[in-house]
Amino acid sequence: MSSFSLRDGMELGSASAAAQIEGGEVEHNWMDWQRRGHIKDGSSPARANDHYNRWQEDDQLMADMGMRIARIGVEWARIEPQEGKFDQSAVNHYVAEVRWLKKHKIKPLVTLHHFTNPMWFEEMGAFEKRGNVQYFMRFVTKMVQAFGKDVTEYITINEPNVYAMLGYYFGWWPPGKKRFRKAMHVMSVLTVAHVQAYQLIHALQKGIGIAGTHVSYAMNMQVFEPENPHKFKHRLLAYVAERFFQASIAKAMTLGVFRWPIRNLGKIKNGLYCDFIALNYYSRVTMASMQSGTRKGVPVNDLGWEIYPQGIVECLRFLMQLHPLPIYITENGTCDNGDAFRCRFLFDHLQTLCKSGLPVKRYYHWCFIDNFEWLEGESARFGLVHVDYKTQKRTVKRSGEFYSQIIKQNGVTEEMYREYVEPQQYKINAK
Ligand code: IFM
Repeated sequence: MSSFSLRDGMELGSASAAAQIEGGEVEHNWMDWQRRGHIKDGSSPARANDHYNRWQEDDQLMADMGMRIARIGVEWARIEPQEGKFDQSAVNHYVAEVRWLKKHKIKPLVTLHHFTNPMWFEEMGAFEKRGNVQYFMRFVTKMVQAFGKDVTEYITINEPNVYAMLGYYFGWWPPGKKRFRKAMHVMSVLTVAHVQAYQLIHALQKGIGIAGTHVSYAMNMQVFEPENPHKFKHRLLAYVAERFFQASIAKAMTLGVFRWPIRNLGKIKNGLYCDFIALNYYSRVTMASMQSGTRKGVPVNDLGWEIYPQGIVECLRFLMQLHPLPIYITENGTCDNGDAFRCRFLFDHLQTLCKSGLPVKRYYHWCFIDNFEWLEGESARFGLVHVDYKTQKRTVKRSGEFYSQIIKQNGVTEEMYREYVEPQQYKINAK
């Protein structure tokens, strides 16, 4: 089928994270990681998109493209540059941005933690220490009180599993530690942070008479498969990786149900600690060792990640069987430096979602504009909008035009399919 309609009431927008777009010499762990020479292309989050100064231009473009929802991040290191000392001008900056968005009929979903820590927090051990959760709560209190009625949707923590595994098991991300037990401990502490933040946000909002606030954490999920399903070792590795990377932490953060290797460090009771499912989905991987791989002959993006649209539904079914809730796809997108297959990617993922029968309410494409992609720096482009980093000129890509059309037409027509999707093909993994 080459056309489809969006589900009734389903809304499309885009997602971003403060440190990936804002620019500026901000004292956080990723600025430090860059200064230590870890970014592959030598670029720095200090440049990025200069969104901190150009936010109005970007948000106007979003509005022009027809977006009515936006997932945005706030940068803790700007807001609390020194322990206990808040920078009111940074707080006001974000308040102004959400008010602007609302005035232009774009509903903000605010992420409170998206991989970056202020250096003072990083230096005191960040989420390695259970006792440090109180600092995150103080920051959450500050922002939720500042936003008040202007924000009624929050993500507490973005991809806690990615943060813990890449920073504390693989050691590729700050702080570069390589201990499995440490990674699992960090996931357990992050579970406490999420549950406490969930309860705190609701209590604060209730305290000022705001009903209907919705809170969740954004879970990064992959489909894990054995490289060779006939090999017991591969099947075992796929099971173990799935459990360590996502299944156990999702259960703990959603329901307060703990199973190895996640531990209950906060006397958390069984309950429900999210108001919607928030899934970040990108790919499927295969397991033959402790490091994941990609099958030969499958479609891949420019980072070699498999493009596997059906996986988005497989991951959602896992989360829905934990607890059925309205679904927000809080991230989905692809690294396509030449914008050569993003329209096809969008079509395949959105069609799969719309045909699944699942209650998908929101789809936030990652990302609005090309930005600082962590270890890959500026070399990996995920945006619907192209940025020339030297001049900071923004240009809507063909995929951006297509996305805007999907929003305005409430789906993809045969004509749109012929124009945007048909001419595009995925690259095939030859390795
Ligand atoms: O850029 C990241 C984002 O910060 C978290 N989710 C995955 C994206 C693409 O790698």
